[in-house]
Amino acid sequence: MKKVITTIGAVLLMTAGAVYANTADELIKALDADGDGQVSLEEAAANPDIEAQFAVLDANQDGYLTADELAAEPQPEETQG
Ligand SMILES: [Ca+2]
Ligand SMILES: [Ca+2]
Repeated sequence: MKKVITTIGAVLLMTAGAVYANTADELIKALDADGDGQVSLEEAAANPDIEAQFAVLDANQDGYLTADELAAEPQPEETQG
């Protein structure tokens, strides 16, 4: 029965991990299907919230979201400069 308990423990760990998968880095890992370390618009389609804000989040407009871009607060408008 020890194996069953270990399996349940692993599942619980995975569940707990999902709860904390709300940092930019974890979000990249969760959405980055091809493992290149950034999220394309196609990959972002898996997360409606990210997909909807893709253009805003993609600060350098290169078509990919990086952890830095996801971590940055979206700027409503630029009044400085
Ligand atoms: Ca990717
Ligand atoms: Ca970008």
